[in-house]
Amino acid sequence: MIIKQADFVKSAVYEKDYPEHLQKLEFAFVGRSNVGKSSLINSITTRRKLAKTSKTPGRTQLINYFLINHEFYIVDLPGYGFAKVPKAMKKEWGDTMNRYLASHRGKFVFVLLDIRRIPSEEDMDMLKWLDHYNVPFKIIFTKMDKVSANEKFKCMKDIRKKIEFRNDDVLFHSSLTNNGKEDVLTFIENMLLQNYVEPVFPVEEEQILEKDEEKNKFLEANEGGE
Ligand SMILES: Nc1nc2c(ncn2[C@@H]2O[C@H](COP(=O)(O)OP(=O)(O)OP(=O)(O)O)[C@@H](O)[C@H]2O)c(=O)[nH]1
Ligand SMILES: [Mg+2]
Repeated sequence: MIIKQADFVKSAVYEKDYPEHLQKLEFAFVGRSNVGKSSLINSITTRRKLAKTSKTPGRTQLINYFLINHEFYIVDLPGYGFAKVPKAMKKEWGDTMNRYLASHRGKFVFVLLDIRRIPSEEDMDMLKWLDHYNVPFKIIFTKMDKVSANEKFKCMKDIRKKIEFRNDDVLFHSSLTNNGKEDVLTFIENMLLQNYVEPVFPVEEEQILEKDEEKNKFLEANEGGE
């Protein structure tokens, strides 16, 4: 896929502030703060300064929307897992994410994991959360330039102690060399060709209550652990 146009649309916290839905799948990037979400968005769009990158983790608590080829959105979600942030901020992050994942926007999520790190409890929670909300996702291992072929093999072995995956089911990327960029773009292109839109089913009131209970349990569990 060739990216001819990529522009920042807006930042949002609440669903009412998300931009107009385009009836196209939107592609959101989640992951630990500093894992390389914004860098990856810049790499695949070939716009060095589209998404703000930073050495200081946890700067942005907003959902940032970018319009690509006047056709679909890419969404930069706030990162998690930064140490020493006030509990209130963690709760805010949880609420923002929760609202986004629960929204009916036909979304596909890329979960970014640093190839050199064993997935954290927060990464594991994120995977569970996606599962809970039935949001389709794919793992992208980032910062591949930091490991040799041998190290990559060893890192994957360690990561497999926590997450099961087949090599064909994951993507690898480096924002420094742009290796893997085409794989990400081809994947996005294929998803768009399938014209996948998240189905909206009527939900019984009881189910909503059940979902809310589960959600609260999840949020409570994630408030602790500091
Ligand atoms: N060597 C290398 N460094 C990278 C790569 N991707 C990101 N970085 C660096 O990692 C740091 C964090 O990158 P960001 O893209 O800002 O990370 P983020 O996930 O958007 O972080 P938050 O916005 O805080 O959630 C920056 O200093 C980047 O230059 C990569 O593929 N290779
Ligand atoms: Mg970022």
